[in-house]
Amino acid sequence: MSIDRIAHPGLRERIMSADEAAALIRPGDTVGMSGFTGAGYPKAIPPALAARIEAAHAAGEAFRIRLWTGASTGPELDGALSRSDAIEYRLPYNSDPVGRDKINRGEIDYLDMHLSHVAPMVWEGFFGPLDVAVIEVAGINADGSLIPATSVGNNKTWLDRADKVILEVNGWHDLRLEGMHDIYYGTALPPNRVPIPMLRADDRIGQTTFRCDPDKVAGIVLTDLPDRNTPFTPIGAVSREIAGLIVDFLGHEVRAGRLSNSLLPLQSGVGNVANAVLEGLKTAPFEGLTAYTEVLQDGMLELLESGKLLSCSTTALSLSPEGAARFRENLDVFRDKLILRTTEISNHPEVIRRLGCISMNGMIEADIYGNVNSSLVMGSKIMNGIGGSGDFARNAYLSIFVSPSTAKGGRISAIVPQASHVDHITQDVQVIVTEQGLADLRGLAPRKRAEAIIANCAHPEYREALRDYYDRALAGAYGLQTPSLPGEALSWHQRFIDTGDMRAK
Ligand code: 0RQ
Repeated sequence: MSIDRIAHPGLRERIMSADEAAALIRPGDTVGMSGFTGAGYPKAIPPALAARIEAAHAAGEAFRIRLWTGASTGPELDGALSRSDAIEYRLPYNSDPVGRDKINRGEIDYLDMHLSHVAPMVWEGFFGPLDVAVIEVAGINADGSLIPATSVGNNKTWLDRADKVILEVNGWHDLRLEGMHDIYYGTALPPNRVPIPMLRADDRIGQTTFRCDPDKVAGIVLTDLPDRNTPFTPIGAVSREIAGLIVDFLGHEVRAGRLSNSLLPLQSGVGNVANAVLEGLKTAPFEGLTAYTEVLQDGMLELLESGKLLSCSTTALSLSPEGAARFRENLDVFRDKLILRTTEISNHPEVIRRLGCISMNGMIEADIYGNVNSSLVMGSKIMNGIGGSGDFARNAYLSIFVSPSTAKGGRISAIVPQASHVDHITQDVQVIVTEQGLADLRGLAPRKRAEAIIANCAHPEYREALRDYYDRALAGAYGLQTPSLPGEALSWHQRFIDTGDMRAK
């Protein structure tokens, strides 16, 4: 990797090895690293830091850091640091299996947050000072401004707030990325906040680079390493059925006059179902689509190439290796259609509400009243986190949650008498879809919601048991607004914990 990517002469002199850069981080430091859904995270310094921390632990020294990022990262960052017991505290989102395991064993304190809250709360000083920012970039301009990489996340905030900045300049990123980003510097704290001047999903309101005080840059490491680029899982039959139901529902909304044929800006979460929906849209009769989302998956690239999707605003690219190759091949096509923004804007409640997004997110489970659990298995074991789902669900024009009707080979029902944890209250959930069917909950009072969810979304193996619970709740509940039997409501979860199966024998 050549140093040509560093046009600022003074900054060229700060090039160092990953080990030297890792040595700039002290025990107890709060470190803000770049990275969002496996894109644009530093790949050389975290493993070097993990090795340094392991050596310190072997010598009997205490050494852990507090780690903030945009969202999930990759094995070189969350994986390496978790494995080395280097993380004392983590926010705002993790999907790394090693990190997940340590969190669930109580060895890492994990603050699972709405992603849109992170930057403003850091500015508000709620989490204390930020000692170091470790940010991956595609290059450095002569004036010291930074060319962002494949994710923006909270980088702007980390660069502005940190006492010390360490950069990884990664030659793997295509320099044609320059110009695709939209970094908005107009946010302020109350009482000085002003409206975000964005009226359409493809508006550009900021600048294309990060500003960065060169005097704060303590070190620069040159790398040439690819993003995580998780291999693409072929779309399964269940995902395809769910996607088909969503496409039909959107068509119904167009025919009813509640949506135009170009729909409204789409937000879709990560995962197989999300990709299936995007694939379903390729052949659906809608035209002139737009997306206002936080992650862009392979399916969106195809929609952009086909011309069905006119533009996509996101904060990160979350592509498979094939998707990343395709992105490069056709970068000139994507350049004008793709906008990468800071998470505080991509997930901004004001903008999501104004644009009227159609939001589609995965869930762990929903209860018969439509409360949704996105994060905690059996109410206590974290899967990933709430991520951006809450930012979108509450403010969307249409908030849709999807899941297969069962998990773990049928031993778990995704529709339960009562959610074991609630991320999205019933008021934030308008449509629930499983491969069994779709429940349109708009305008329905709780008892009608329960009937629709049980009839349309539950798996047949669990439907009768849910009806039985609901009928007995109707007959014996303390009140009939949301009939429930508190002593029994979580018994399905307890049965799974005790026997490995929610079904009664
Ligand atoms: O477990 O990996 O061991 O096989 O959860 O489930 O069905 O493959 O679905 O990949 O869409 O993930 C909610 C986790 C769904 C995701 C969740 C187990 C299941 C499997 C994955 P295995 P699927 P998905 C955009 C918005 C919150 C963040 C969000 C998520 C694994 O969508 O993290 O929306 N959402 N962000 O077996 C026990 C259940 C289960 C269950 C599924 N009821 N009980 N296990 N699983 N349901 C992105 C960002 O914000 C960055």
